[in-house]
Amino acid sequence: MNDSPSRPYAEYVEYPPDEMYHRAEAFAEDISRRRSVRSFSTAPVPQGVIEQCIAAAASAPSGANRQPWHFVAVANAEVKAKIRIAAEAEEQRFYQERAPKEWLEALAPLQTDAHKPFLEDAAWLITVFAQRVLPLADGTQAKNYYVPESVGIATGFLLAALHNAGLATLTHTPSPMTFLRDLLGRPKSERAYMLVVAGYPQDGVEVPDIKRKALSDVAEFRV
Ligand code: IYR
Repeated sequence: MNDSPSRPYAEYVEYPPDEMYHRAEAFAEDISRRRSVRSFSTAPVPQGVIEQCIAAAASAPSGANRQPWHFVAVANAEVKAKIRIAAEAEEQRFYQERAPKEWLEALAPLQTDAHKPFLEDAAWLITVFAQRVLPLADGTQAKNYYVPESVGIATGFLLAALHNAGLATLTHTPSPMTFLRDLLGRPKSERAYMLVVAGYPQDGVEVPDIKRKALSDVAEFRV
């Protein structure tokens, strides 16, 4: 017998089938309008909006409910400038030395380069940290489970929440990202998982003219 406490799932909401379809369709239409943006306006975004989006992210399911994530949201101009300098140094090495030709060719349609002004322009830089282990009060560590899966789901929730709030986003993964842990003063038990850039898009911003695969190319249904 498992005597761990449980309670009724009172917050579950059931919709009639028609409404279920319309909600599913409306969500698909809305989330598919999200595009990665690489030029941001310097217009500020209230902290409360970012707090709610992080609260949505932190509601994600996780292995053994360990919630192995930590979010550092930066709007401070000096800290953003430091992040930009360190990220651009890594990116210079990536584009000039480390990236194989095949990878650079794959990136060509995205028109990216080592120059990352959005790291200073965008209202918020949210670094998502993954907690590989859980430090305990007695100085030992407990193992966390399915950490990349859990943090990936939370980051997906975060992107959806930011989009839903009307913000433009970019997932930025300077590699390696160890500088973020040092710069943001996080412990060695954590690894920077992703930098989520959020804010208003720059006026007249353009995005690469690329398309998502058709549903029939990514899914099949066996009924
Ligand atoms: N981190 C680099 C390169 C980069 C890699 C992938 I895969 C992308 O989808 C986009 C960029 C950069 O941010 O420019």
